[in-house]
Amino acid sequence: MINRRKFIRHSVLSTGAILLAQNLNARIPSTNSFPLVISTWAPNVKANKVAWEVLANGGRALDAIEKGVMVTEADPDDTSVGYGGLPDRDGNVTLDACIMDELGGCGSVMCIENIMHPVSVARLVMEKTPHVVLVGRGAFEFALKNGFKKENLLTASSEKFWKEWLKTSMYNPMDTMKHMKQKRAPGSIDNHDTIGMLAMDVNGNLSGACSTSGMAFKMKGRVGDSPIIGAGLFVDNEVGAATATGVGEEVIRMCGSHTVVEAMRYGKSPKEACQLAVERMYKLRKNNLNDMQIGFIAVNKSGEIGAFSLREGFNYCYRSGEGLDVVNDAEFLLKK
Ligand code: SD4
Repeated sequence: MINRRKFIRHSVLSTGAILLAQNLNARIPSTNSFPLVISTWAPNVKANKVAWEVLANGGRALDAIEKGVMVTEADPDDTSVGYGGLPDRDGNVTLDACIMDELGGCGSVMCIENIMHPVSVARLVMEKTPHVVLVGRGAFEFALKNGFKKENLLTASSEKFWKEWLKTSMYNPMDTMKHMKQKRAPGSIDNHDTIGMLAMDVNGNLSGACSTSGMAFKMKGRVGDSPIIGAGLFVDNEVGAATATGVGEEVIRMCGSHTVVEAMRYGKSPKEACQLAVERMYKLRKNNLNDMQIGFIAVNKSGEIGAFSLREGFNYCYRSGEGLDVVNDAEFLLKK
């Protein structure tokens, strides 16, 4: 049942003061605290804000997450998503995105080039085609036919990183990511990353989306978990939704986001479900991990949220019916 009175009270509160709280585990919203939006990584507070405007006006979760993810896709300073994303080893910016709504609808584009908003193309694949996935050239041509502009997505700064990388051409996905982050914001490890966003609207309906430029300097044609339904994202409107970040190969291997949603179906809380998925991956792969990271966020049908990662350093942000922007560090498995 919709708790509309509670929603209105919280909306009024939220117009009074928007606070940014860091690491306030106590603020994790209680049952029925919706609408809400939750995203991977702290800098996506800016994306949540735009999604929240849709939700606070009674809009559909699907519209909220599309608008929210577009903010990060258009940000040239986020080198993991959309415009400004770091290229593959040949200098091509190739993007992956998917979207899923409350009706079991889903759409995805993989390895699309020169299109600023792959999340919106994924939505059109869902709404206008009999298919779920379009890749590469086909996805690009479909976007052009639907009014998207061809754009150069390689910024001068990302091109510079790529040229620097070419000097050694050493490929270790996690090292590359950490190196780039240190260069961009010394001392900070959270200035950018793939966006996975989940939202619940005033009607209690769930949607989600995920968008990324994938691993920097990947092989041409490489696709990670982010555009794969069930791996990078899964939504079941009767149960909950989940999305992933980190080394996509590991998330694909164990159908990560679907695993999280299934665990919630059988009674786990969102945090417990994320933890179960991380533990399952660790059990399977503990001899092949190197220093890689994966993390999940999840929301259940009651509006409870949770997150969990393999290692320290994963954070997420949300805005709920309480009208606050909150950034939290996820709990993690491998304590030092
Ligand atoms: C991928 N999962 O392409 C994405 C990358 C990512 O944090 O999430 N980075 O594998």
